[in-house]
Amino acid sequence: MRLFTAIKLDDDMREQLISAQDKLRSIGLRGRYNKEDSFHLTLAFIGEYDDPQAVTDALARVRFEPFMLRLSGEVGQFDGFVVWAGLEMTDELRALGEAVRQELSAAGIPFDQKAFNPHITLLRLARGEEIDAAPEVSVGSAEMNVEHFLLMRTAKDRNGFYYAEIGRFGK
Ligand code: 2AM
Repeated sequence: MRLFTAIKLDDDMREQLISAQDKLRSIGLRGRYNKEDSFHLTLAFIGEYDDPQAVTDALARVRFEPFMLRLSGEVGQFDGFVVWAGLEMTDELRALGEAVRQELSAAGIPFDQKAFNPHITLLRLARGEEIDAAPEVSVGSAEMNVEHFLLMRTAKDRNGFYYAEIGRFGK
């Protein structure tokens, strides 16, 4: 099964992200816009892995303290087609990203080794669409208290892909 670890966002933060998506739509950008109930911040992407219990055991060893998460206001893009909203990289967020990755490594669980670059995907651009390197669109401010992080599974039903929570760590 396809696994990743993530932080789910609260309503305030989701609202800011929805209005950023509305602005991107209003400047005419076409693409696959993420649904509001699937907004999340990925901490580590594991991908196909068939032993969720081993992952749960590893994540349970992460020492977690609640912390504040803030949108940075920045909108950027990866690879020319993923358009994202940034988060402020605080010591606490960096430490959580590192702790998750360290426990996965210690348990021999493979994950995407790309550097942790905290972002929330807003949309994936349609083919042929382009956005300026520094788009005029920004995201309003919002902050939330993070009380846990999640192990998620990407699943599919007749309506397409969705994300299912399979483990919760923290408070
Ligand atoms: P994203 O965080 O940039 O949106 C489930 O696929 C989640 O894991 C998505 O949020 C996805 O991208 C993230 N992810 C990180 N690295 C990935 C990779 N190498 N392949 C697929 N998804 C990845």
